Amino acid sequence: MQNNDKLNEIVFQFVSKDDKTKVKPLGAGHINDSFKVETSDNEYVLQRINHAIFKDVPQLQNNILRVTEHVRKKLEDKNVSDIDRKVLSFLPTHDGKLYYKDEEGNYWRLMYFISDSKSYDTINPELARRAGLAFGEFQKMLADLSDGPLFETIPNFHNMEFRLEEFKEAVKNDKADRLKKVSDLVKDIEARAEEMTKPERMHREGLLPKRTNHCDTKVNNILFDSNDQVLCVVDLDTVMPGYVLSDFGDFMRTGANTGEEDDTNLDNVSIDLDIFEGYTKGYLENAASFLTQVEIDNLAFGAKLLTYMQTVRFLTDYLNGDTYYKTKHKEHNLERTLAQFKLLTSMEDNFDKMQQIVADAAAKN
Ligand code: GN1
Ligand code: MG
Repeated sequence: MQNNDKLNEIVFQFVSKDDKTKVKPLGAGHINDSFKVETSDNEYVLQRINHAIFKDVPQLQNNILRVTEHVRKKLEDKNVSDIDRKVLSFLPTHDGKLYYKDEEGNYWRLMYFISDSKSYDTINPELARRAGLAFGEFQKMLADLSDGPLFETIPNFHNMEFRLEEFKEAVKNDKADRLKKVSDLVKDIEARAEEMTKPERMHREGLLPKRTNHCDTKVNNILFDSNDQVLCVVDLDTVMPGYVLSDFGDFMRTGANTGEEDDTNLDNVSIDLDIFEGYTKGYLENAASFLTQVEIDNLAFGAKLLTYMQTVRFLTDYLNGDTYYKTKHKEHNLERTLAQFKLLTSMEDNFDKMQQIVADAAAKN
C-alpha cells in the first residue's frame, strides 16, 4: 500500500498543494484501490486503476468522460436540481489529462466525493424498486449516446462463451493444483454451459441487441441520500455495450441474495423474491418503453446467468491461483464460488416465480 506522502503527491497532480490533506482507504472493491481525500475545502475519491485488468486506461477514462458528460447534459435539460450529487465528475491533472501515471507505472484518477451519500450491501424491497428505477433510467439516458458505441474496457466482459473458454483453460492447466478439490463443481458448471451461452447465440441470430450497459450493477454501486432517495450510479469502469439481461441479473445476484457474496454459511444464501420483485417493478417502469419482448422474456434468465457467470469467474480465479480478484485468505475464491453456486441453485428452484414476477410487472407498463 502507498504511504501517505506518496498519496498526497498524487492528489497534488490534480489539485493545488494543501497542508491539510487527509487520505484514508475507502470501500470494498475487488479490483481498484480507493481512497477518500479531504482537503481544506473539498472531498474527493482517489483511485488507483488496476491496469492489469483495465489495459487501456486512456480509453477507459475517455468512456467515463463521455458517459458523465452525456448524463449531466440530460439532467440539465430536465432542470434537475443538485446535479453535482447526481452524476460523477472527474478532475483533470494540471496538464489536462484524465488520469495521472506515476513513476512506477500506476494509473490514478480523482473525482469529487458525493457528499452525504451512502450505499447499501443489504436493502429492502422499496430501496430495490428505487435502484431499479435508477438503473433503468441510466440505460435510458445512455441510449442516444453520440459518436458511436463505447470502447470495450474489458473485451468480452460478460460474454459467457468467452468466460467458459477461460474456465476450461484454467481446468486444463490446474496451475494452483486445486482441481481435485473442485471436480464436482466443474461438472455442475459444464452441465449448464449450453443453457448459459444462449444469449451469445441469440445475438448472432439478431434476436438480442447490445445496448449501453453499466456492467457492474452491484447493489452497492448506487448511492442514496439521507432520505434514502437515489442520488447517483457509480463505478463507471465497465459501462460499455452489453445485453440488458446482464445488468438486470447482476443487481439480483448481489441485491436479491439473502446472504453475502462470500457467505460461508450456505444456509444464509438464497434468492429474495421480494427484492427481486421490487427491483423488477422499478426497472421496468423506466425500461419497458425501450426493451423488446425478447429482452423482457430473458430478464429472469439474466439473474441466473450472472450468478452462474460469477461462479465460473470465481472458480477460474481459484484454479489459476488467485490472480484476478483481491482475496482475504487462500480459500476466499472457493468460498465465493460455493456461495454463488448456492444462489444459482436457489434461483433455479424459484425460476417459475421469477418469470411470473417479470411478466406481471411488464404487463403493467
Ligand atoms: C468486481 O471491483 P468490483 O467489486 O466493483 C468485478 C465484477 C464482479 C465483482 C464480483 C472489473 O467488481 O465484474 O461482478 O467484482 N469487476 C471487474 O463481486 O471484473
Ligand atoms: Mg466495479
